[in-house]
Amino acid sequence: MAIRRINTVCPRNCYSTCSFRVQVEDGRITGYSTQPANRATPEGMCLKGQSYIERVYARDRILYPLRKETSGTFKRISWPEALREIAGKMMLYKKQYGPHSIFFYSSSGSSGVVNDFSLAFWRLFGGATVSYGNLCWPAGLEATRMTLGDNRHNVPWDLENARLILLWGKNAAETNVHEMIFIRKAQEQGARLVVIDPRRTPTAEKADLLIQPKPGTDGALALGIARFLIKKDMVDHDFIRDHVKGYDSFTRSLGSYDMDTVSRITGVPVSYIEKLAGMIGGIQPMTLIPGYGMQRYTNGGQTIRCLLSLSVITGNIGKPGACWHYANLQSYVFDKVKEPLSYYPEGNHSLFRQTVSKARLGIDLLQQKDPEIKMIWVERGNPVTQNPDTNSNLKAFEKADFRVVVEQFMTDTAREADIILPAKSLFEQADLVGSYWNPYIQLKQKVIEPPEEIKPETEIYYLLAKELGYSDKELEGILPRNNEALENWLKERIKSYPELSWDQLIEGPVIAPGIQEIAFSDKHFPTASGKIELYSDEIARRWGVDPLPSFTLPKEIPGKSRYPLYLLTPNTKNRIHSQFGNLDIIRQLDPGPVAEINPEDAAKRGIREGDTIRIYNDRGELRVKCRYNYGQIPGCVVIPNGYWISEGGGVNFLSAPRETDMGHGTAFHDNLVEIEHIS
Ligand SMILES: Nc1nc2c(c(=O)[nH]1)N[C@H]1C(S)=C(S)[C@@H](COP(=O)(O)OP(=O)(O)OC[C@H]3O[C@@H](n4cnc5c(=O)[nH]c(N)nc54)[C@H](O)[C@@H]3O)O[C@H]1N2
Ligand SMILES: Nc1nc2c(c(=O)[nH]1)N[C@H]1C(S)=C(S)[C@@H](COP(=O)(O)OP(=O)(O)OC[C@H]3O[C@@H](n4cnc5c(=O)[nH]c(N)nc54)[C@H](O)[C@@H]3O)O[C@H]1N2
Ligand SMILES: [Mo]
Repeated sequence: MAIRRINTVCPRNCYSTCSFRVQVEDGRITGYSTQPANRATPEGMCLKGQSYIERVYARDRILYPLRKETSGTFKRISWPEALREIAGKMMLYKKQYGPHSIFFYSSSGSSGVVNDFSLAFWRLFGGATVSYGNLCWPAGLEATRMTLGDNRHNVPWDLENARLILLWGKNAAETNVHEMIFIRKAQEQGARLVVIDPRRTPTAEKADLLIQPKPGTDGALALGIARFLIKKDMVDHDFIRDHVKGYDSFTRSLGSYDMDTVSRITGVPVSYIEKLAGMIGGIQPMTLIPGYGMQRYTNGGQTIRCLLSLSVITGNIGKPGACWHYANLQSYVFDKVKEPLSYYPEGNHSLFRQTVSKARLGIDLLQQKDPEIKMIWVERGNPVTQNPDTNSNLKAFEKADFRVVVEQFMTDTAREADIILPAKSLFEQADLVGSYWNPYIQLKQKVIEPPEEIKPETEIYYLLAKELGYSDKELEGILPRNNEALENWLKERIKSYPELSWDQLIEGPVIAPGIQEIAFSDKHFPTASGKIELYSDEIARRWGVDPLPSFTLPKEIPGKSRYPLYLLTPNTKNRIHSQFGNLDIIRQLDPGPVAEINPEDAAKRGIREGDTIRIYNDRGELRVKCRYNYGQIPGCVVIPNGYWISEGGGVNFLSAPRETDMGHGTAFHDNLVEIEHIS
């Protein structure tokens, strides 16, 4: 039997965006191997990647359209039935209430440029209500863009050139495992590693120094360090003179950030802050790697600006080993992710009504008028579980008349559907995938045929458009009718980049055209002033925040709220958000949600390790077993996000529907709770 080995890439929303090879025998995937041509991920995939065989051939994969019966159970229906019913409802709602009575929601379940066809369909249909903002990273993206002009960083392997690496609110040992390999190599060559996180994470185990601030106070920590560096004259005057706008006013703004004040705000002892400041001022070059968890607060964007000021005043930008390592969007040559509202080219005009914030999904949907939302279409997302305020999300789904969810598995959102359409897996359709960490453009090749009744979204939309009465002529150039048309469209897109060819992409990852291996090495900063903007008029105008990096407390703080404990809901190693948890291989290592608490907080409440506890606030509650964690600071409850409600999870019952200070991000961690013993 012939064995084929096909190059492809993991399209999950994850830094690493690993390249790998798939072994196919007789139309079936039987194994994987590594793809060493990707210098960022030559070791191959993580355990989640290794679980893809189980995922693709899973017993519980949704393999055909399903319709919810009045009893609440789902029954198999045929494609013609499903399409007829959906098209019928769509035409009815459009006629009676207009296309904006239909809400189209997509999220980050699978990345690639082919996703753009969804919008092409809704544009053809005459528009829809759509969501804006993002659950993930936009506060930091916007903070960086307003300061440096663009989101780029040095190639991952440049980390080996750094002498000091700060992982500030990033848990790379779980969320970006390949990064840890470069960090280890740098450490072997004498680099120092500092981790800044309220938790003692697996990443922290590798560090020379762990600093544990109170959640949401990192901005103050950074400003205190900036003040210290300026006072001790440990800054790069030449770099500041040539490339920085607003240094003097920034310096003047730091007056109140003396060590004692900063220590009081952050809970970090003065000696630790001084030690960290001394390292930042004294060890060059420095790469500062901020995570995304830390910007999920109402002050998240400004926190990122405060941290970035440290790279700026020490001149640690644009050189080997010196870098602000937030997000590297240089390989997103086909995608429009750079500005918070750029995804819908039409803006907020008649086609797409952009009134539903991802951060306030449920309440925004419930409040929609003229027209009210009658139908919800979800694809590539699990909003019931992953967006804040699950109770409102569920109410909004209940309030609509009709719901369609395109899914691979019976997620909490799929359970809310009237019709579930089965979704493709990563191996069943080709796509082009960029990365927000490595510099490659990659071809996700079609590796196998989908199971008989599974259709990729492009085909679903094509068939639905036909059902709605559009002719092939009208759909020409708008929706590909089959795989051949889709691949031709991808080949056309590549043509606009002479540096890229299909044949080359079939062989493996290709460095994106125009990439700067050392970001900003030309010292060209595409801001309004052409300089790095510590002082930014634009940020003040756009978001109503201080034009300088400044610190404000998060919205919810112990002492000023009825609830005393921060609920941190980070990401976890063996899942990507709400994906993978249904697989045996993953469940062996990570069987379900557990709340981690510091024994000091437990003792005060008579809670013992292993007890089931109730975690609650005004928004909702969750009951899970608890585990002691001596490594996290007191005052925090930690449960990773992503566990389905149906497996006892659902951390977003507790989170507030709130945007971040900039970028329309989501302030998931700005969220206090209380806990009590149950059994
Ligand atoms: N295995 C795995 N990898 C992933 C993902 C996944 O789900 N699983 N998700 C991918 C995606 S979409 C994303 S966005 C990234 C996220 O990647 P990361 O940013 O690394 O992940 P998080 O777990 O959100 O946050 C990182 C750390 O921030 C800490 N933190 C929380 N609040 C604060 C604070 O106020 N200050 C400081 N200093 N630290 C704080 C948390 O304790 C946590 O350890 O990971 C990507 N990679
Ligand atoms: N409390 C709390 N909540 C969080 C976070 C947090 O830190 N704390 N992190 C947030 C972050 S950073 C992110 S990025 C979001 C992620 O939240 P979402 O973007 O909703 O992503 P996933 O949970 O990965 O769920 C995506 C769904 O897409 C499906 N899927 C995968 N591939 C395809 C496909 O090709 N087609 C279709 N139709 N479906 C597909 C999967 O089966 C899965 O159910 O969660 C956010 N939620
Ligand atoms: Mo994310």
